[in-house]
Amino acid sequence: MAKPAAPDFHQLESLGEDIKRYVLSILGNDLYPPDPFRYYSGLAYAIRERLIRMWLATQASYYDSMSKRVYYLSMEFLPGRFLMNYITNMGMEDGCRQAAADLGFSLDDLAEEERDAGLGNGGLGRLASCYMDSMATQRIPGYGYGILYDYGLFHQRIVNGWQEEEADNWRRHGSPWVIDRVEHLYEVKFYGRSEAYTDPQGVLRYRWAEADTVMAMPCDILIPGHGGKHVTNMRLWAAASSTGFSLRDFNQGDFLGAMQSKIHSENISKVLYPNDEPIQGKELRLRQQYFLVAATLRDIIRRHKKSGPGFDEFPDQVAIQLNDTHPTIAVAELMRILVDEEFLGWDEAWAICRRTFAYTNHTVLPEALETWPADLLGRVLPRHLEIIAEIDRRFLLEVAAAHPGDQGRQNRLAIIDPASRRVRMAHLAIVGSHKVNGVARLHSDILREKVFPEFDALYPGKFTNVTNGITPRRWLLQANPALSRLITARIGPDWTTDLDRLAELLPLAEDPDFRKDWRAAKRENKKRLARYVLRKSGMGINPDTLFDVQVKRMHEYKRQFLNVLHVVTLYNRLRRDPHLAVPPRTVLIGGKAAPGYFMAKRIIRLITAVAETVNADDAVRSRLRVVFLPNYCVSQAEKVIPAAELSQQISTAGMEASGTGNMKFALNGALTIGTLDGANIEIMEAVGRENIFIFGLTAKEVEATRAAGYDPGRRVAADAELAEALDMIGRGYFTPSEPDLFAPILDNLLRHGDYYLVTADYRACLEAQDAVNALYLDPEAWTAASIRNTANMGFFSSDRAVLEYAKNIWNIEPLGE
Ligand code: 8GP
Repeated sequence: MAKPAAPDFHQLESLGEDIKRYVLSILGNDLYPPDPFRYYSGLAYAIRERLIRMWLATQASYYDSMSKRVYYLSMEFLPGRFLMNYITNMGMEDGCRQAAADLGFSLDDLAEEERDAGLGNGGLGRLASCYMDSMATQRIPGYGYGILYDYGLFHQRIVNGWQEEEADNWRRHGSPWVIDRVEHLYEVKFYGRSEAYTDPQGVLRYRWAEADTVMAMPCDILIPGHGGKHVTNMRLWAAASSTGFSLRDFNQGDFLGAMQSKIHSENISKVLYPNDEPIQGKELRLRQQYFLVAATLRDIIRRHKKSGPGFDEFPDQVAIQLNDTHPTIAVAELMRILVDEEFLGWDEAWAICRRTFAYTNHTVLPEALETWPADLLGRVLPRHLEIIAEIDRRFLLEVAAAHPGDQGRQNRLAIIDPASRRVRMAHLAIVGSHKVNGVARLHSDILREKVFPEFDALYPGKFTNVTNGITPRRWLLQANPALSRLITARIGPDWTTDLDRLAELLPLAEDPDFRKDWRAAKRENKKRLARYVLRKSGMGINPDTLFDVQVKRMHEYKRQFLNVLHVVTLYNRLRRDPHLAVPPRTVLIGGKAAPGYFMAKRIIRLITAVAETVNADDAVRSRLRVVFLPNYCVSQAEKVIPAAELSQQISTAGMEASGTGNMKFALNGALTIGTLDGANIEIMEAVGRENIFIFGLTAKEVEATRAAGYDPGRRVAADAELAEALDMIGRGYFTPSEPDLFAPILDNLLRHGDYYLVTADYRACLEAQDAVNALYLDPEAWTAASIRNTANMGFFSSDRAVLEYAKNIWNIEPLGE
């Protein structure tokens, strides 16, 4: 496929004039002095106009096809910035560069003015955004549905070494990409009670009485596929009060009281919960979940009715993917609509539900399996609790029929846990879906064998796997222009939509000239990152050192602490022997901790403390630098990942469902040091065991080690370097004025059994790092391995992943050209 030609309606000639017009008419601003934010906004509106024209032009074909559609329901989307992604996908880059230059700007500088749309916490939300890009590119008819939070994930600042959170008011200066559809408001109900009545035919029915209402307003963000031929809509709901404010209260002088109900309603879409684990028992979170579900199902059913067929054909027209359990109340809501409002019989309604829904699980952490207290759920959604109880009653009859007399099994499988009276959302999702998938092969195996074995026995074939993927457009084409240019020069541009084509690079790993060019591209990216770090933190880092990177949410199971132990050990070795034959390294670590996660915040403090000490030590500072990158987010990832040479993926085996950062790094030619966890296993199989540094316990060994009663003390006593590193951390070497600061981390490790098995994997991790050093000292061999990583990453494209979903789960054909 040749580089996508810009369709006529892109009208690149008038771009410069359009930008100026938008600065004047939409922003109401002067053109002088030329302010980059204004010109960014003007450009964004000019692109938006072209995008809307494309959307309208392609919608027709979309409607005409009458094909089945998928609805991807997610509480989180993490798109990051839009401008450059739109420009690349629409094939407008040259035109935009020219227009920006004519106005006296560089396009890259204008793009830096955009704030990230950070409407997600991490992997799950970013995955949803990669899937939007791939659905658009692969012409899979579908929509994303989520919430338009006023405040996205908090901004992280580092103050005196500690994380501080700042609200992310991302729309403060307007958001050109969001199209408010004020004309399509829906009412969403909460509270009240379920009321039985007899209809004119004498049938007993139920309705939702005395409910409060909130309005849901759709706001659309259009996602152009690569080549600009197909546009997918991401519809995000914003909450608005149904009543405005109480005039009566206002007239009596109670202004704040008058605003109360309005505030209560609008709170629903105010802020994203900043946890990367489910939030237990927070009423507002439940209201957010139902708000998304209720508005979305209304929209889906409206569209279904408009297209003609009755409800018996609903599952042939509609597939609904539940992105984790967060939108699972949709199962009860669809039943309520079908039974209470459309008057279908229970069995018929239930068959429709089960054929419509599918559920993706993203985590096996037991503490992360979402449950709601039945009384809370019953108070907020009275009719739904009744419906869930009825689903549960019928389901348990099924279980009893399959395993007569096995009350224990019934209790374990029940949707409403009889002991705690909590609603287990994963059970509701499994029972109400026709497919349940994990996100990497190991993860899907663990779901079947360890987490839900009794469901798997009950429903053979329901559990399946779709290994995650990432979009090569954002994560290589756009984020890494230097490498993309080199690749395209050698194998042509088709890899951008057919990532398997990267395999054509394999023979080039043997070509010294190509390796030289490959290194030059990496070096350019490292220089770009060094400039960024200097700008953001005032610290200089040397592009001629090994860039060793770990960026992801801070979590004990991801084991940033193990990374720190390696750094401290390397520091000790360098202090003892300044001539040690290892390459100089820059260790970069970044990630946000959930605001209430004590241990994760303390680990950030440890990283900043170690960094202060190491970077100030003249004896080692030319050989080892440590940087904590504040405020890790999508736009930062786009700068960090292309510059990385070593990618740290070192979670305790069996705990990281998949990981997607691991894929982004390898695609950009970083070598992975990692455990046999999540998708690392499949990455190893793809790139070859000799092009990756694998270490540590396997998931099965982790289980066995824990079962045998692991004793970290013995391990530490037997390993002098480990004991030394822990001792330094424990006695305040890195924080002399607060020597006990890290006692809680060490307590966890040494007194509470080291659940994440950091000490168990320490020695193996160091040995793997020795192998890293040895290979890096041979630049030709390292570069060849780097090329082989990129060349073998075809499988990890999100295009492959969404096509698997379409075929095996949604039963949807991509639209033709
Ligand atoms: C993440 C998993 O931790 C990660 O391994 C996986 O690659 C990613 O999902 C995409 O599948 N899980 C989450 O981000 C997660 O569970 N977040 C929700 C609580 C917000």
